[in-house]
This record gives sequence, structure tokens and C-alpha cells, in this order.
Amino acid sequence: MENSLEEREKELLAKIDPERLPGHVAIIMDGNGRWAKERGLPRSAGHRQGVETVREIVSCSHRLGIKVLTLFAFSTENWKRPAWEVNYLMSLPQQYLKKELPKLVEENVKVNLIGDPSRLPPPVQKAVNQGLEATRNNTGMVLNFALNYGSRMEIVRAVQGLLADIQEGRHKGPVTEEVFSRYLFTAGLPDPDLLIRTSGEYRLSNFLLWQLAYSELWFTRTYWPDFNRCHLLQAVYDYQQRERRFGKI
Ligand code: V07
Repeated sequence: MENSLEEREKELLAKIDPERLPGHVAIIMDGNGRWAKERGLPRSAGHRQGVETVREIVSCSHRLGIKVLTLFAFSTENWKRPAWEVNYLMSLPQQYLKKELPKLVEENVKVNLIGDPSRLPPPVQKAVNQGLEATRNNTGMVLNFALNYGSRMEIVRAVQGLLADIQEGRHKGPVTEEVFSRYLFTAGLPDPDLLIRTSGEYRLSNFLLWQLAYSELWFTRTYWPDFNRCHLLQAVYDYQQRERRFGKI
């Protein structure tokens, strides 16, 4: 007989070493459209179910003790999708925060954003800023949404920022990896230890190219709306079975 989700969760939790958790988990949440298509539903239904998965994964990550969870919510490429779909996607940050913000505040979760918020519709900017503001002093898990994010854009902007600081005399001395990192959207956050991508695509798709240099990569054919806490726990368990050497022997 097939195990229930609860039993499977218990088994996985018993196998996971709480001392060796990935501090930072990043996720490319892919497959919402295909999930919907296979059910004869509109793509928006896939995105709506995807938000439910976000709730479950945030809650599981928090309970597990993960310190930073980064979710790729909207890429700089996603503007090329049909207007109705972009509009629907742009309703999700508000929808999510309206329902979840009290719980995030309560659970000491700190909301953070990476990407360029200036091109987002003003109501989205407002909702997201409220989320940042309401959780500003929280010290628990960092819930980091990549919104209008693209890694090459991030790197080019870092170069521009650094160049300006050098020209204006604000930065003196050598340009090291550590100095450069301070100009990325992820300044102050550790690099991801584990990247998860759902729905059977095996690409980075312009996500955290600099930051993923040494990360363990974990792929599943499961579509994001079907992804659940047991998949996350399995990814963490598999991560713990791998040996990370950072180029050393
Ligand atoms: C989005 C749901 C998850 C599947 C992938 C695409 C659709 C949560 C947010 C969000 C973003 C910022 C924020 C709070 C919540 C979100 C977009 C799409 C654009 F402060 N899910 N989700 N934003 N999807």
C-alpha cells in the first residue's frame, strides 16, 4: 500500500540531519502552465495552485529550520507572455501577502525581494513594500522573492554600481569577488546551497548565475503545483547524501 504524505514526511524527517541543513534553498517554480493544460484548465488555474504550493513550501522550510528560501516568482523574460497572463501573475503577490502576511509576521519570517521593482505595477510595488515593511525587524527565515529578476541584468547593474562608486571615490582598493558580491541584489545573503527546479527542465534560465557557482542542483519532473513538502524533504535528504568539495580534492 502506498504511504500517506504524513507517513512519508515522518520517514524523511527521521533521516534528515538537522545539523547539516542547506542554509539557503533556491527554487525555480516551473510547470504551472503544463499542469493546467493536462487538466484542461486555463494557465491561471496552474498559477493559482502554484501559490498553494508556495504556502506549503514556505511553511515546511520554516519548520525545518532553513535560513533563506529564494523563490523565482517572475523573470525579466516573463513580460513577453500574453497580457492577460502577466496581469494575472501580477495579482499574485498581493493575493499571497493579503492572506499570508499576518502569519509571516507571527512566525518571524522576513520578506525580501531581489529584482527590479521599478517596472512592476504601482499596486504591486505598494503591496510588496508593505510586506517588506511589516517584516523588516523579523529575525527568522528570510523569504526571498525574485520578482522581475534576471541574473545578467543583476550582474550588469552590479558592474555599473561598482564603476560609479569607483569613479566617485566611494570605492577604493581592489575589486575582489567579495567586493563585487556586495553590488548584487543578494548582497548580505549567503549563496544558495541547494537549487531545486521542477517540471523536468534542466536549465538555470538566467537565475542567480553568480550565486549558484558551487550549489548542489536538484531536478524533478514533478510540476510545481504537484510539488509538496515531501519533495522538499527528499531534495534536502539527497543534498545531505552528496559530498561538497568546492573544487578541493
Ligand atoms: C507567483 C505562484 C508560484 C508559482 C510560480 C509563478 C506564479 C508568490 C508570489 C509573491 C511574490 C512577491 C511577494 C509575495 C508573493 C508570486 C508572482 C507569481 C509574480 F512579495 N507566488 N507568486 N508572484 N506564482
